Amino acid sequence: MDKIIFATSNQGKMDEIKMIMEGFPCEIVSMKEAGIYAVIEETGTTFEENAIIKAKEVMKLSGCITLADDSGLEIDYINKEPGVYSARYLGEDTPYSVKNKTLIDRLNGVEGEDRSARFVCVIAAAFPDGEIITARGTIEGVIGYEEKGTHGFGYDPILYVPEYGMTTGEMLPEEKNKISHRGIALQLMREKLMEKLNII
Ligand code: ITT
Repeated sequence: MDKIIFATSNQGKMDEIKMIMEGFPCEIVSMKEAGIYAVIEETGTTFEENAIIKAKEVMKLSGCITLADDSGLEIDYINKEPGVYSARYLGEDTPYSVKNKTLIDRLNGVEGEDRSARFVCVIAAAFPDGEIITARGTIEGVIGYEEKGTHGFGYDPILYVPEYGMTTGEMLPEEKNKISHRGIALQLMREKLMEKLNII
């Protein structure tokens, strides 16, 4: 079978995806590796809508089965911000050190469980026959009081996961992938793909 394209231009995501999908009996390639350079406007207001928009658009351009991830950080105290706007929060090119510090400052005086937050990931698969499949994963935590950890990307240094006593930025990649929003969504998607493609 043809390769499967993962429609993302975020290298941090792509590294995690390749690691999680290792051993899948079909090659998973990035848009760049497939020679597709598309800038897709994320006009949806939910993770599901945006993941489907990205997967469908690249499937139409490539003719191949295409997966896409829409993900982000939801902080309950500030009405689930930055949510679907996580990548665009304070501007796409603003360093994450600034974004993370701003979010910590916005929770000034907020304590304990009121700092609850989670990463959400929805993966969509768009098939040339028109079928769409989605899978969702989350990882729950609280916003830390300072950035911690140098692994991962984006908001990883500020999502503290009490169960593991560390932020996702302090987790080794293989540890994060086992329990993360993306790891869970992708494992689910992997099973759904095996079923759809009749892979035993
Ligand atoms: P693509 O649309 O090209 O995939 P993107 O970075 O724009 O790349 P999203 O629109 O899905 O992707 O935004 C996801 C943002 O959410 C991402 O840029 C981070 O800021 C944040 N995020 C998602 N997963 C994360 C993770 O595992 N660790 C840290 N931050 C994460």
